[in-house]
Amino acid sequence: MPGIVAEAHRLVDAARAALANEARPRALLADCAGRLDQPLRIALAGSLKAGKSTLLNSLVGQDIAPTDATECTRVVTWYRYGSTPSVTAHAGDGARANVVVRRGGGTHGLTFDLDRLNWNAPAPREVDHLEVEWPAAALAHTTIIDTPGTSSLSREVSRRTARLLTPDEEQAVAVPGADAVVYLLRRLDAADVRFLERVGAGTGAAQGVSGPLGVVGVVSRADEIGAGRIDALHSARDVATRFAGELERTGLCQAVIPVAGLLAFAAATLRQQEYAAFEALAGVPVDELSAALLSADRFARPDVALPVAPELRAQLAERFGLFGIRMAVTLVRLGVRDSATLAAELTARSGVDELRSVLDVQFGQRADQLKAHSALTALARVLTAYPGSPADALLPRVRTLLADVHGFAELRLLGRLRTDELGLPPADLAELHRLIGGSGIAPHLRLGLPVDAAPSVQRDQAVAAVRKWRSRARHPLADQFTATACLTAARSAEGTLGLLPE
Ligand SMILES: Nc1nc2c(ncn2[C@@H]2O[C@H](COP(=O)(O)OP(=O)(O)OP(=O)(O)O)[C@@H](O)[C@H]2O)c(=O)[nH]1
Ligand SMILES: [Mg+2]
Repeated sequence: MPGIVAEAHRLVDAARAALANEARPRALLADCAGRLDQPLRIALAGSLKAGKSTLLNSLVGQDIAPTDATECTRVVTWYRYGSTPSVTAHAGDGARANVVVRRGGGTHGLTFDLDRLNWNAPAPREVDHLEVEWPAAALAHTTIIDTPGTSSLSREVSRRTARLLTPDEEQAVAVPGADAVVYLLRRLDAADVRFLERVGAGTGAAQGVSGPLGVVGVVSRADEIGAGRIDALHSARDVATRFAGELERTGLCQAVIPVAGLLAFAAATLRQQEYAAFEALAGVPVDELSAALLSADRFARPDVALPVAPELRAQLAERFGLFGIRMAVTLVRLGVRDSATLAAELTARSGVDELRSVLDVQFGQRADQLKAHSALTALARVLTAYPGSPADALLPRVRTLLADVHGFAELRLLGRLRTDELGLPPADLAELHRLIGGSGIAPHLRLGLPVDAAPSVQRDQAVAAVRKWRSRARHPLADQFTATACLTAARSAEGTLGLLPE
């Protein structure tokens, strides 16, 4: 077991032993210990209808998360790996009920029937959250939590999401349910900023021990920006860049990426029949097709003459969106000749590949640190809330780890780099970002070298980086924040050096 996870485990176990006679802390700490052994938990959050469930389906590659207006989209739902599919409703008091899963008609995915639940308890309960176990490879190392929209019309629904990510408001002691957050926005509004500020309250310099350490932003339903023009992903990228600028000033996200989740999912599940339809549509004169694609209703109308049956057209519109159809037809016109190539091209243009790689760099490669940070944060809360036992003696060590673990420092700095003015030229800023793991934590990535660079070259580069960043940190004109950032970079370089063979 890696160092920081093992140390967090030891501390949690010691606290459990010391607080074994108190029910509430015992339960919280047992949960804490369990989480260290389980996959990383990533929550998808964002405003109502931002496309969270659709994005979850495209990340998993199967339509397991219900979309649109069914009751089950108003409940926090956990998606975990399981060898056989099952859906369970959990009540706040631990009671459970099996949930019947229905497959929707046509292109619709699953629906969870919450009307008839058989509780393993004498009386019906209110559902606190759902747990879906599903045999999907994407869930093997990551548990994904789908949340109801935060600025939803119902305050109660918003609260369910807030409780998961920023529990302090409602409960004296609680543990944030997620280790990292993907926040979806279609535009930036005050409610998003408020929510992100609350999530991020614990990640800043104050280490106010609150939310998870990793937050990545997604400009969602990116194809709808620019009114479905063929260059929508470019205009979406411009919007995302603007968002990124605004978000960076607030310091709320580590990265912002535009993603067309609907297109990503349709591409991942592209059917031969759909490919054939795009081929047929590519033969239609450009003006005629553009006129038919003015709206989804118009495109599916039987009296609009097109070489594809109206039902199939309706399916294309629902699965790909108008932008996706235009994009697919354009790609066929440009020479794509088979469905596998089309699927790959559409996937690349949806932005989901880029999101996957950012999630891997920011969350996947740092899963141990993120999990250990959640556990230590929770442990600090429990120890503070239940003083007066021998476990008190553990608190200083927990606080020291939260403040000093170098991986935590890197993550905090990654989150703040763009927010705060560092007194460094752009090239140095880029190098610092790379050194602290902004492009990935493998030594060659940190050092900016090719993957096959000789160990001696890597060592020389690492030694030079240690020298350079130590001396930057000591520069008499460096302000406090810049000096600390340079020292963090020097430590990252030292850590990298330690990983390289002699
Ligand atoms: N054009 C387009 N539509 C999308 C995209 N993602 C989602 N949608 C549509 O937006 C609607 C809402 O999508 P959901 O995935 O249910 O959104 P959500 O954020 O989970 O919604 P709630 O859970 O109800 O807050 C559905 O009709 C989707 O088909 C996208 O990338 N492009
Ligand atoms: Mg949803």
